[in-house]
Amino acid sequence: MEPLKVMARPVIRRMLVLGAVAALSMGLAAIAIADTSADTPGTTLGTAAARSGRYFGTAINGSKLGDPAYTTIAGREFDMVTPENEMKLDATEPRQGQFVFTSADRIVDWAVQNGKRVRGHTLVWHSGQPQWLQSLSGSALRQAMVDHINGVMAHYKGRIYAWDVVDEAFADGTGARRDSNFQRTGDDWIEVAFRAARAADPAAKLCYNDYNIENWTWAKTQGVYAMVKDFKQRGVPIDCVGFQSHFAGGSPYDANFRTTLQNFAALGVDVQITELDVQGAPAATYAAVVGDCLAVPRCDGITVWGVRDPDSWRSSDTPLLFDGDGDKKPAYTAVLDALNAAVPGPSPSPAQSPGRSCTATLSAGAKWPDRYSLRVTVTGSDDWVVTMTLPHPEKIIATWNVSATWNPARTVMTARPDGHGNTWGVTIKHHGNRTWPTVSCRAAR
Ligand code: 9MR
Repeated sequence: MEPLKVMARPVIRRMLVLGAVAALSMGLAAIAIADTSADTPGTTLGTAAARSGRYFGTAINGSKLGDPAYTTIAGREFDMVTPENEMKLDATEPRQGQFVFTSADRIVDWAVQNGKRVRGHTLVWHSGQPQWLQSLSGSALRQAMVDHINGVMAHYKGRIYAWDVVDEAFADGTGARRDSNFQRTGDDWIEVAFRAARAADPAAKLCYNDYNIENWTWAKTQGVYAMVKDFKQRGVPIDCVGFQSHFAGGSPYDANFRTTLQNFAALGVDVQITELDVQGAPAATYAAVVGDCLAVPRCDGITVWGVRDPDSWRSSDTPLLFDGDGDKKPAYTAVLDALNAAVPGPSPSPAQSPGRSCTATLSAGAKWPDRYSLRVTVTGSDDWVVTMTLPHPEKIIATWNVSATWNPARTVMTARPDGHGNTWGVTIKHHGNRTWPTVSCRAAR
């Protein structure tokens, strides 16, 4: 399936006509009634996070998509999906140059059909390597790495919100790089991977992802911080840092996580909590982690590493938000309440680096019984790509002053300038849910 496809011309024309009518109504409306949806507490993790423009995601394991109890919870609660294993090197390129996307496609299709965005995990990793890759070294391995990035990113171009370009490249306990076959090709392998990734899909955010980098005092945290700082100073394309946040006895949560998030964000990257699970799932710890993200404007989303405890890679730790019966645990309520306590507002500010930053801001337009319009204003760039994701069961029915494509479900739209400037609009059929969509903006090359 190819979700973000340009629509047939007559359909687009009809949409434009509808959009023009909507725009006219907007212009004639004397007073735009403020939308109050952001003041309504969310009843799911995704809608609660969306109140402050954030996402709430989960790892999805493709082997469980046939389990209705699993898909019911995942479909209802989360608006971002990370394939747990299906995009890893061994899954996507089991033989050199022969890409296999069957399992990952199943998850991406499920996500898009259910109005969810996708984090890609992961392009380059010391672990989960197919045999053929493990036997390579030097320039052959470098080339294989770049070819892999190109092959996978081309397949998913335009459909991935953020890619974990490089995962877990630093050693535990020190600020040094982890030894790996990639590392042995030379220190610059990480920036080579990021540059290749930027060229392969300029609309995807590019993240470095790691564990044990949540505690600001840890040497590993400082090592990764120094690398990101150096990348930003030298213009290596990096947009985000993922903090896995697998908290347990040996790597406990510490309140200085907030300092870590703040300090990384101050370098000019978004920060995301990418694989959250906490041994025993204490409600207070979960609430504290959510609070840390909410306190940092550039912390734009949280992903938990699985749906129910038995789905977890460390199920005996019962580290997740739902128990084996699919019931909400106290940690779930703590997370929901913490998300709902956030100050409603637009999306957290995106990349501020010169030349590559933009912000998309939503404001209320006209309202009808069955639909409403939003005005979108883009600042910071005249050449942008805005991704808009609608909460279930809302659908995009029209746009104006913008060149837009969307998935067949009409829940995820990619918009680019059409020569009418940086203010444009969208009309949404709300089907009973008036929660505003989330938007993200990327400056195009
Ligand atoms: O949860 C994943 C588990 O099912 C796999 O067997 C394992 C090895 O590929 O990876 C687990 O996910 C890891 C993630 O990809 C990277 N960060 C650590 C996660 C937990 O081990």
